[in-house]
This record gives sequence, C-alpha cells and structure tokens, in this order.
Amino acid sequence: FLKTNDDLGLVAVGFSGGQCKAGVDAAPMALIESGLVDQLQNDLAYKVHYDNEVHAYTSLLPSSDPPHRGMKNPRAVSAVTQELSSQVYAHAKEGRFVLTLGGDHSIAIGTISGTAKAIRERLGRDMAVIWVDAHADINTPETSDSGNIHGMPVAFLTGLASENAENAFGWLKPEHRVSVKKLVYIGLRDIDRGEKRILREHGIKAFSMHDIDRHGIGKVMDMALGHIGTDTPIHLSFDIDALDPSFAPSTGTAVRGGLTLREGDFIAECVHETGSLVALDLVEVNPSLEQNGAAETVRAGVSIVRCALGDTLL
Ligand code: 6HN
Ligand code: MN
Ligand code: MN
Ligand code: MN
Repeated sequence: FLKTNDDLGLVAVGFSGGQCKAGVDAAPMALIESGLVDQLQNDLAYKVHYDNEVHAYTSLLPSSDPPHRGMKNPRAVSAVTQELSSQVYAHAKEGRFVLTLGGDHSIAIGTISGTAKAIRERLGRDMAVIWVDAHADINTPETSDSGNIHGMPVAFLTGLASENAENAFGWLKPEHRVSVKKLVYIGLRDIDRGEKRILREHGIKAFSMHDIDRHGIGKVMDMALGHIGTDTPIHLSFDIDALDPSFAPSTGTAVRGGLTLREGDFIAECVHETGSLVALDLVEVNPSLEQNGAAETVRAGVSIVRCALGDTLL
C-alpha cells in the first residue's frame, strides 16, 4: 500500500445527546491526553490538521427539545450532526483522511454524510461503510424502543428513515447517503427485533459474533472486504462496545461476548491494508463509567486508531 496523502483531519466531538448517559463527551480529551495526536504525528508521520478544540456545539443546542417521533433530543442531534457533516466534508474535500473522535454513535450521521458527499464530488464514487459494533444502530424512530438516536444513525444514513423537517435530519440529502448494499457489519450480538427485520428485508451484509466464532476473524475479514470489492473508498465506524467488556468496560451499552482486543486491532489493520480507508470514527468511549476500566478502554481506543492508520509491528 502506497500512501498518497499523509494529511489527516482530526475532529474532536464532545457530544453525548444521542443517548442518556453523561461522560461520553469527555472521550476525545481522554484519548488525546493519552498521547493519540502525538503518536499520529511522531510515530505514524501524519500531518495532522486539528483546530485544538473539543467541539461541544453549545451554541447549536436548542433551549427546548421535546421528543419528535419518539426520538430524544432530535433538534440537538440534528443540528450538531449537520455542523459536523460540514466539518468532515471540508477535510475530506481536501483529500485528507478524516479521524473523528466521539462522542456517542449518533455523530456518525455527521461524519459519514460528510465523507460520502466529498468522495462523490472528488472521486465520483459511492463509498462503502464498515460498521464495527455490538449493535446494528439501524432502528428507525418507529422501531426504536429507547428513542436514543445513537441506535438510529444507519437508518438515517441509508434513507431507511427520513424526515422533511430541516431541524430533524431533513438536511440529509441523497448526496449524503450510502447504499445498504455497500454496508457491512462486524461484531453484532445485540440486535432489536425491528432491526433484525430491517437487516433481513434489505439483505444487509452482517457478520455477527457467531460468524466470527465459526470462521475466525481472518476469514470474516476476507468475506467482508470481498463484499465491498477492491478500489472502493471505505469509511470505518468503530463503536468501542464491539470489544468485549473485559477489554473495554467504559462504554454506555456494554454487551458481553464481544471481540478480543486483538480481533478489534486485526479488523482495523485489515481495513488499513486495503489502501482504501478514507475515514475513521471512534465512538462510545465513556471515561466516567468505570473507575479503573477507563484507562484500559481509552488504551483500547488508541490501539484501534493506530492500527487503522497503519501501525505495524514490522
Ligand atoms: N450504540 N438498540 C439499542 C437502541 O437503543 O436502539 C441500543 C443502541 C446502542 C447504540 O451502542 O451505538
Ligand atoms: Mn454504535
Ligand atoms: Mn454499540
Ligand atoms: Mn501502511
């Protein structure tokens, strides 16, 4: 793999409104304080474009934000992801790799829409998405039991859920969307009933923990990347809760029976090796949830990012 561009745009998103637990907004600072930016610059030789700010988007948050179609904080999440979408777009339009540190997973509405639009304009290509998560995050407002928008980003990004009101994701246009055919899940183990129906009806490619047990992570990555095909730009959205809670306990919706640390790193390494990775989200690290586990979870997050960005042993 020949690196053609070592420019990296970093967006730090201190936002937690897609779910109900405080603290996930502190993750970008924890990741950066543990040396992530320094390592990207000095170990991996990226030219990092970072505005030195963890964005909280406070000026965008409405004073009143009652539920809409059952969604909690709909206007806040819509406004924040709309702004994030243009930040990510601006980096991707310049040909930079875009690294976004969340924040809860609702922020992927902003990141993926931003890269999808930029990649279309720059390369005339549709982008693929690899979603590594214990959850499918593909609820529509109607199928969601929780109303938490971090369980819905994939539905909005693929157009399975939509809305005309500008302040409730109506700003998402066709150029922001990705096809369900170019979406691949890895690590799933906690899917809601309505989500299972959606995955089945649309024939969405998904590798659950069962598939990983059966085939091994090596074969699963071959199949996942085979489904996407070579030469297709890839956006990797990595929810830290894909890892087993024994490795990443500090996260809001932990589910047992997950990936080992090495399986998580291996996924990131394989995606890097394609040479087609254009953006990475690392989300759902919540440093406040475990007194002792936070450092471990942060370290796991840093490791995933390093692997996706080309860190190798040899
Ligand atoms: N995440 N399926 C559940 C829901 O509330 O819709 C959990 C979603 C978890 C979201 O971890 O990013
Ligand atoms: Mn998620
Ligand atoms: Mn999850
Ligand atoms: Mn490399």
